[in-house]
Amino acid sequence: MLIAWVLLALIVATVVLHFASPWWLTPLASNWGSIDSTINLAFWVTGIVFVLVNLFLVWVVFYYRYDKNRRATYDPENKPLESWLTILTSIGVIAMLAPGLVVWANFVNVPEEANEVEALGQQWQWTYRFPGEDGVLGQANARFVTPENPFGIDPNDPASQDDIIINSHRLHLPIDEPIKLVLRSNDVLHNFAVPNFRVKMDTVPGIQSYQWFTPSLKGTFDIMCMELCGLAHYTMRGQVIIEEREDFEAWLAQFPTFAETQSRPAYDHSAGESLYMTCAGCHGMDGSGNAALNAPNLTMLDNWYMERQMRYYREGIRGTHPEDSWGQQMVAIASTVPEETQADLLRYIEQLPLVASEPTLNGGDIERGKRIYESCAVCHGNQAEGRQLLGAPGLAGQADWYLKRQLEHYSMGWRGRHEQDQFGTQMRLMTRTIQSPERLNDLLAYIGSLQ
Ligand code: HEC
Ligand code: HEC
Ligand SMILES: [Cu+2]
Repeated sequence: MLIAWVLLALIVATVVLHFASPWWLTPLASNWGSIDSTINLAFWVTGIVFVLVNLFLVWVVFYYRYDKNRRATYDPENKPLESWLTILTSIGVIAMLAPGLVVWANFVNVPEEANEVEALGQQWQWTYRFPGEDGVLGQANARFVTPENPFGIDPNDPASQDDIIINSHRLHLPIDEPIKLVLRSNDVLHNFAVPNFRVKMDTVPGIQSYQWFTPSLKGTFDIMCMELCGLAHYTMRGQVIIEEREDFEAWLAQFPTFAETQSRPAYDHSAGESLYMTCAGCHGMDGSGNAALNAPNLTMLDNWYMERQMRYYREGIRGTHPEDSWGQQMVAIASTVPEETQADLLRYIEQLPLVASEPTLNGGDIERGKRIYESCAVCHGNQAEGRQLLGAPGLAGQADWYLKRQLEHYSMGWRGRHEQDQFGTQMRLMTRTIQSPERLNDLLAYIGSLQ
């Protein structure tokens, strides 16, 4: 008899939990209400069947409970009952599946007026490309991929020159206009999904997939990779911002065309050298840093990484935590460097001869550190030389006290918390793998042993 009560409690608990649950769908922000309807329909059909089947079980346990005067009867065939069960099951299954076919047909047929946009997935970032004035995305091919051309855009295709490159994880789109999102991957399977839009689609290396939607709600929504794509899969996030067309156009106008990203202005060495005098006071004439002033070694840093950090400092993305006094110093300096002359300055620093910082921390176990470093190597490189395609700077040769402080700042959320800090956010999430001060010490000992 107990089992009947348990089953009854299970039914009641399930129904109560379902309606009291805080885990409902996120607010719908696109035209795909029909996908919600199919989900709801499947919920109701399976929910009703679940309750009925379990109530039937309760009844059977109760009604046929042991009675010493009752004998079992043998009743293998029951035509009417079998027919009814077959008919009801078929109706239930058809009700669940047929509407999905209609919705799917809509999903794969893109409206003609849809604007094309491309999203590129690669470990572990989303970036985007708009077609530019001609409205056509230029051809792309994996063999053209270089750190300067991460989309692998064909430089000889006339249609590619005006394509607009959005080297950011934040995608702005105009409200109420259908979008065809062309999806590509540079490495492994990813999956582009915006839960609020109810759409998701795999990106597959070597082929183009797509999805379409019409954003219907202004706001900022999360983009997630929904395909387990390697170590840092969970850090592969982005945002889509839905706004009025004029705001969207103002945003789009800030980004360079493909042709602009391919031309590198001439470098003025003496201009760079004299600009560097402001920096030399803290970072040293040779750029090797200064422990007393907490200024890191710059000689192993690449241009692209320094450019991003200068922008982050300037725009309040890095170094703005009230207790981060060293970061605030750099914020003040960065805002005095005019953007027009920064290119010469950073290229001057980039060509400075490499000076490796001496280790200052001791007691770390290099062998243990090596094992911990394995999870860092995918982004920072086996020799901690840095990998531009993943946005990860070189660490080898950097002062250990500086690396330590940055890792602590990341894990405390002083760095990598700003919503526009896509790379820092990734790094903040990665610091969870370090776990303890001892492990941090081992790790730094190992990085210090790399040259
Ligand atoms: C007043 C001293 C001071 C001056 C002057 C200074 N810096 Fe810095 N710089 C720092 C400190 C301190 C940090 C570390 C900040 C932190 O912990 O976030 C830093 C960090 C940096 C970083 C980030 C390095 C990394 O690995 O992320 C870059 C890039 C940088 N400085 C470039 C410059 C340039 C270019 C100049 C000259 C225009 C300059 N700095 C002038 C003190 C200074
Ligand atoms: C998913 C890729 C990824 C992994 C894995 C990763 N990092 Fe990073 N790391 C980055 C990126 C990207 C940045 C640059 C962040 C920025 O631009 O602000 C960074 C920055 C850093 C910095 C700051 C460097 C500086 O000059 O200021 C340190 C230190 C660092 N990582 C250490 C580590 C260590 C140690 C591990 C392993 C526990 C690790 N990272 C794992 C991507 C990664
Ligand atoms: Cu992914």
